[in-house]
Amino acid sequence: MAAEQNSGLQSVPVAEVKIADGFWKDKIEVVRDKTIAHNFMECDTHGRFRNFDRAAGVLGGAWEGKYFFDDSDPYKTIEGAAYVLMQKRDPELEKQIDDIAKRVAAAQMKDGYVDTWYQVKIGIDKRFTQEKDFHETYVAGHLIEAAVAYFEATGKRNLLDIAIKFADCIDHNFGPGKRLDPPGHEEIELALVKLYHVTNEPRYLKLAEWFVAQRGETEGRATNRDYDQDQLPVKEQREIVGHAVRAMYLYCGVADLARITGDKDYFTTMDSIWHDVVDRKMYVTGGIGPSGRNEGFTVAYDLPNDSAYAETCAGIGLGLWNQRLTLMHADGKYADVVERGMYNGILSGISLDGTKFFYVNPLSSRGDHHREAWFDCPCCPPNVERFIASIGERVYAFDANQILVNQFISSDTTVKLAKTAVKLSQRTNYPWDGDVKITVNAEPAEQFLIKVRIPGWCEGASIAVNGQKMEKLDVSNGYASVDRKWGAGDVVEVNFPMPVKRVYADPHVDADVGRVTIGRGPIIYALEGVDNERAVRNLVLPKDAEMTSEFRKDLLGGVTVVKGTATAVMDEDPAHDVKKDFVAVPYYAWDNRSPGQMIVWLAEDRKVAEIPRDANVKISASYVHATLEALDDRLVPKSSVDFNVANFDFWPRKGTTEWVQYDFKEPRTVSSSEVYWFDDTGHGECRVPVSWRLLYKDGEAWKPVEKASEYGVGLNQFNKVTFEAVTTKTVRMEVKLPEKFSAGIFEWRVGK
Ligand code: FUB
Ligand code: ZN
Repeated sequence: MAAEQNSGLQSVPVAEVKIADGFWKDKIEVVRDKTIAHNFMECDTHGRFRNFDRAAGVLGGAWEGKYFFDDSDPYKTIEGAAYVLMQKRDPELEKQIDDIAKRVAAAQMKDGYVDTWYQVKIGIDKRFTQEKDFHETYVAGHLIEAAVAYFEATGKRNLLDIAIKFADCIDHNFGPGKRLDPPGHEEIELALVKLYHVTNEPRYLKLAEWFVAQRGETEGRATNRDYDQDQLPVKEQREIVGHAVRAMYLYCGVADLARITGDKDYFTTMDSIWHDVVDRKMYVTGGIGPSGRNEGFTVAYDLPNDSAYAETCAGIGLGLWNQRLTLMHADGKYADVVERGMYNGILSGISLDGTKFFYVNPLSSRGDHHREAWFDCPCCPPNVERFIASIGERVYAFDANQILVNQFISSDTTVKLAKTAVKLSQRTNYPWDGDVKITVNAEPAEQFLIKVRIPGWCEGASIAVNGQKMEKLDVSNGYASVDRKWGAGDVVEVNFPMPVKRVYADPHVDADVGRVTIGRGPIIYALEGVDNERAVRNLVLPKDAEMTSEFRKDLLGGVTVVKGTATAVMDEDPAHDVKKDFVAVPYYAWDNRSPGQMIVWLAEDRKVAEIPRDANVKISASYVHATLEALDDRLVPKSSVDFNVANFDFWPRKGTTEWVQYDFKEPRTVSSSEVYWFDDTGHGECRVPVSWRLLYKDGEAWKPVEKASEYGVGLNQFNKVTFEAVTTKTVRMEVKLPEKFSAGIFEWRVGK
């Protein structure tokens, strides 16, 4: 192990930053009053605690739950609760956690092992044999994180002692000459570093280093996968691949190690991967991992909006990693990424009332995506809980002689520099306005640097010290430095102008070509149907449209909205376009009212606006997996496997005969039909059908159309069939699915 060469900067820990009235205090109070109780209740309902009793042998019955990492949910909920306790102790909450700790302790085996999936369900003889696919070290990692946080919040060792025993058990079983597999789901690495910091036990650091170094090494173990960042040794990795949460947790651990050891190779890896993620693979909301297929990364600039996966946990992981990179590099661009997630794609993961959650965070919706109280795989609810509850540690960083102001959050803290203790009292209405006032009390008075992050989105920031505006800001690496002798009652006033801005995507992102989004300060905006007479996907924001902002105390817990006038496309003919006033709300707050359409990337070019569906046609189907409306949304894909355009499909039905149907308000005469098939070979289970045909209703009787030309199943094109004209109110397409596959449709047209 290399000698310890900590880069010097460290965060002021959560426990030492008291959050004062403002945006984040409100959020933490919701977590404190609602989310924690909700998550514990769901853990209980789904048997998480009873599984510990079964492992302890005090309860019978089968293991309850769904996944092999279910034990991690109570641990993560406890971790979030611990951060809340750091703001204010709460005997009742502590009693609840102490009781859980007792049940976990009772379940723990003599050698420290505790994982109820193996103890109760799979068989303890199998433990540690399938680490690549099951998550014992992941579960252990979350236990350690919870235990460290609870110890730091309360001084209680109950969970910490359990965690230490489990860590020792892992240390005993993994390493040179023992089990060689690195974790299938990273997490233990960063957790062991936390345990090392709290115990000063170098074995934990060494084990974390070994786990990281083992990745990409093949000797003595099974194959390697991109999916869990095992394709290359970490020091040779240059691109982000695979499962997004796994990647982020791994790189958190790597950043922790790099800060301690100063290992240059890790710095090189981090730097290259950071650029790959942030420059090419990150949504404007700070979401990452566009694909549901691997819950992770695909290729550069593949950032579809409707189907964006952008798991809440992945956004959180990106935030946690960038928090560490901020400390490694003292560069504001990393704290910018933290901020992007904090106010957008992470915060969207939780409802305003704190009891419903998004697992995936798309950037547009037809109205069919909603938060849920819990999931079969409920990794996100306690993760967003712990992220919000620990927001305080993102505010300041410091070393011997400087303080970095990274986030703008009303709060009070004391930072101990080498020669003085500095009380900082920050007050702000951020993110709704850009005025930040920091009262500095240094005792004794001392010369040191205060560096204020100038967010990447901001132009024209200004700083005044004791009422005196600084002529020119001394900005480097994203921070404006104020170097002076600080004493009692000095006041730093910062202003970040927050005009409403048009934000554009990198032109390589196909999904956003011809589109624009709205930003104000750190907030990215979305248009929802509920504020805009239902339809927002057909709106075009003219290049010269003026936009204004207004704080609405009554709306969504108090938000600044953006208003303007757009052009609403009514049908193919631009002459029918109309003007429409719109209201945009912060993306994080969408889907807290009546369900409906939502869009972040508005059309700026009329060509990409969605032409509203023909209101006189009702669509139905024998079965719907993916969006029914896609059949008639007038969006033509680039190919039969274009994930940027919504499709309809019958998955997981296979081998059956299914149908889709158009019902017209008034009878229509039709003599042709076109269908564009969806086929996701290589990604999923939809193929072109074995056969298909058209039927129509003649009175109450179904009849096949006559003299039909070929019913085509060509890929990447419309397949047109013509037939003898019929006048009818109902047309049906009957589709015979392949024996082992399903089928899907991008677009179905019926006309003359
Ligand atoms: O596997 C544990 C967690 O469940 C992952 O981090 C999430 O992506 C979900 O798959
Ligand atoms: Zn998750």
